[in-house]
Amino acid sequence: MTDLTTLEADLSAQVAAAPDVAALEALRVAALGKSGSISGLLKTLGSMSPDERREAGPAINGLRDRVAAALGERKAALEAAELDARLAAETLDLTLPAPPRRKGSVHPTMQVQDEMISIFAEMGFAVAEGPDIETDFNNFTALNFPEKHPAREMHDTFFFNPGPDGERKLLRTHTSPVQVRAMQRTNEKPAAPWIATTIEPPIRIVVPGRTYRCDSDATHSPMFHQMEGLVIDKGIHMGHLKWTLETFIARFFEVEGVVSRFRPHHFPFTEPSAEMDIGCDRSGGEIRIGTGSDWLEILGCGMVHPNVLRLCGIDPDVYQGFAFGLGIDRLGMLKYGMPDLRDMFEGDTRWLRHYGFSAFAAPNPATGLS
Ligand code: 2NL
Repeated sequence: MTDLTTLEADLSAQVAAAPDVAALEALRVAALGKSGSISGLLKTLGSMSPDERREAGPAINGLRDRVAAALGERKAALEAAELDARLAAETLDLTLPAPPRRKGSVHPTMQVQDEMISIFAEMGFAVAEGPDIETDFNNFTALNFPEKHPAREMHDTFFFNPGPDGERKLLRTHTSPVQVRAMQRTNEKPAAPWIATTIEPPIRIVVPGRTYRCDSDATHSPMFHQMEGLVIDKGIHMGHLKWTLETFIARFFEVEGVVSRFRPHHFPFTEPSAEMDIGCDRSGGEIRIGTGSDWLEILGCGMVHPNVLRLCGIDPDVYQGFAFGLGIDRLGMLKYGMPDLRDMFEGDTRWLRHYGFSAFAAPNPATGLS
């Protein structure tokens, strides 16, 4: 019994003197662990006579419980002291500014698209949209493409496999099919005689959207963004087209007196057709718009071909129209100085942080475009 008393006195002194939680844990293992001193005593109970065990059992178990309780109390006290010491030593500066949150940004293409829309909206154009997957008729046939035109070849256009009816759908190569749909709608019969058709000409629409061609280098991406415009009314002529595009260009590039010229060109869907160049200066290694004596091609345009009007159900002897098409990404690269078209669709967040726009900088003709 004196053994037990000495052991308990020893352990109590060591527990009281344990300087930290780690030392206390070492003590617990030494006393109550698998091969600890008290565990060793408990093991001796098995080889005792019943009389010896009746006396030693409660004594050893009591010792174990008291030591365990002492360890627990000391642990709580040490932990409380450690917390007090940390609270006294550490300070929390609540006046420190919070780390900045990463904000998303508006992709330059979408910013430029909104800039363009805001300019054309002010001129009275509505925005029309349509599907990316189109029929061969809407993308080519209705636009007066000859049956053997190279743009119809596999290497220019992404075709889907033919459907059960043999029809071969495609990814639109321009947004023109949306204008085709708009013109076709002017022929819709009203659902009942007392319902007015509201889609009679004049048509004044711009059509922004994704377009697709099998093409990939520094200035071509298999997916790019286009905006086309279409005006159909009685007596529409090249003068309307020229004023519209000159006004657009001056507002888009935000420079006074930007000069432009129409160069004769060929598109199957317009006659006459032209490409529009604007005056620029290439001398400094970069392109500056509005000064200099160089020319930069920026868009294609023309008077809607009579065949196209007819194929879309509009009588060319009554209505005329002009149309134009431009690359949104390309014009954005020019305006904001982005060198490689492919970077625009990489999804690199560093590029997006650099070239992106604040969501609060929505283009607006009254407060400025960018
Ligand atoms: C270009 C040329 C152009 C059109 C697109 C058009 C649409 C219809 C009828 C007639 Cl439905 N024309 N669109 C006209 C001329 C040029 O785009 O170089 N785009 C990047």
